[in-house]
Amino acid sequence: MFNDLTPNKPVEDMFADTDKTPSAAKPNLAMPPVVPPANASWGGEKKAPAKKALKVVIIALVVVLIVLALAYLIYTRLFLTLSQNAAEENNNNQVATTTNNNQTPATTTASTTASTTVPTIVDTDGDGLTDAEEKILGTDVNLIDTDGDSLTDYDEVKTYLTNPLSKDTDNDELSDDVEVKIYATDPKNPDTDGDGFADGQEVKGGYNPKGAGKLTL
Ligand SMILES: [Ca+2]
Ligand SMILES: [Ca+2]
Ligand SMILES: [Ca+2]
Ligand SMILES: [Ca+2]
Repeated sequence: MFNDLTPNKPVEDMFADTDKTPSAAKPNLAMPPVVPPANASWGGEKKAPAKKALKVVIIALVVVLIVLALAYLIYTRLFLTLSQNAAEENNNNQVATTTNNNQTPATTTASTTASTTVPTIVDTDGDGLTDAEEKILGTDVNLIDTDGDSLTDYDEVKTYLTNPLSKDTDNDELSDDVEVKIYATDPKNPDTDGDGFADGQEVKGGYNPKGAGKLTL
């Protein structure tokens, strides 16, 4: 029994079985596990790359969006700066043109003011003497007869050559207007006829200031 069992069949069979079964079982076990893991690994790898691809696509889209946003910002800034520069240039040109336009009216106004200031012949009281002349003479620019002798400043200065600031230029007690208008004596000579008696004295005494004899009008 022992000999029969041990030497031949059981040992050989056991090893053979063990060798065969494990060898058969191992490859059987190895193959199936190899195949399913392969399938499982492929399935898992297929799912993971899909997610990774989605992530990559999303990241790429985000990057593209960021790049587009940056490009848009840069473009808008450049465009704004260019448009602002253009607007400033236009404004400068407009200002220059307006200043040029303003310069021409300034010249026109200057010419007009010059033309208006050229006739500085201002005669406020209208007596024929300009205000400038009356300022030199010392007469009143607002009165045609400053000394009140009924002779205008102009007539005294231009016609009779009497003092427009004195009613009696020669101080002969006859006023300038009386000598000129009534007795026709010289308003600048106190003794018109040269007889030693002043015109005023002769008139008051009833004598002729322009000659001998009595006064006759
Ligand atoms: Ca005047
Ligand atoms: Ca006068
Ligand atoms: Ca006089
Ligand atoms: Ca006289």
